[in-house]
Amino acid sequence: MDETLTILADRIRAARRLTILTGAGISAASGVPTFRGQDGLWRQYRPEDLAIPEAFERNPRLVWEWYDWRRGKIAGCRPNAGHQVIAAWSETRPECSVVTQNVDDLHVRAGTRNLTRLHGSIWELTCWDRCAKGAAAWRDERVPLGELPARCPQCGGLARPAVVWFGEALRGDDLRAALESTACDVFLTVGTSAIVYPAAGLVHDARRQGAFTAEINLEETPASGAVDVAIHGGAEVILPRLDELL
Ligand code: BJW
Ligand code: ZN
Repeated sequence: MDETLTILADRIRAARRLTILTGAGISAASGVPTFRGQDGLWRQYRPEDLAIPEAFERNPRLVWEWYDWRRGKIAGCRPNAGHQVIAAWSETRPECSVVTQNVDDLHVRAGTRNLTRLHGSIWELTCWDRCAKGAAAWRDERVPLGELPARCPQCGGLARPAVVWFGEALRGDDLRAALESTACDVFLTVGTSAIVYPAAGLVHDARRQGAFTAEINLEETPASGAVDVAIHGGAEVILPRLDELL
């Protein structure tokens, strides 16, 4: 493990463009439940059962109850050492891009620069009917949210979390920024199960373009066999160790 860490640290030190993709695992040590870990199951529903427009159409209250539960958990969480190392790199390295799938805002709270949030923010809402004034997302940090399902203050119809569900397109600007960031020297994927696309494809795009690729995760993922180095361990432990070696 020490040898792989040194190899990766050498590559990061020499890199001009560094891109880091994060998933739920980076926030696990902060206390945010991951999606596919044991603590991520809410009333036995899988994310694929709730994070889809059809679930919201069928039962908006149930989906809102899941989000209200998650907002309550996240509200009590703080960025951990992993978020802090990434924020410091984004501050000190001019060509560092951070792409996250997380909606918890912990990278923002750690002060991360040049951040693309592929799946939105759990603290923002939009109008489900996309009424003229409710189409732009608004921020609502109340915990709990109050009466569920939440309502659009403009038209009184249903509001939804301003996040990307399965089958929905990512925002064009976000996807473009993420794809552009794959033209890098080192691409580091951290704490993601690497099964949800298009995010899961980014590391492969980076490798095809000649980047040195690395993964930090507690477990093997579908990306582990494809990257140049796969490091097994907690992001909150490995990232600070990597930072010390730079
Ligand atoms: C640690 C740790 C520690 C724990 N340290 N590690 C190509 C192929 C196949 C399918 C598709 C494809 N392209 C598109 C699809 C369909 C679909 C998809 O990918 N399906 C797959 C499941 C097969 N994708 C989509 O639908 C996407 N949309 C799209 O492509 O649109 C196309 C389109 C174009 C034009 C018009 C219309 C459509 C959208 C995907 C949206 C995903 N949304 C969610 C919910 C977001 C909102 C919310 O949070 O509620 O995003 S689902 C959920 O999964 C969430 C996450 O961001 C995402 C990824 O999860 P993540 O982060 O990897 O978490 P976990 O829990 O899975 O893994 C945690 C990992 O951490 C584990 O590996 C642990 O080991 C590790 N770990 N502790 C280090 N301390
Ligand atoms: Zn509305």
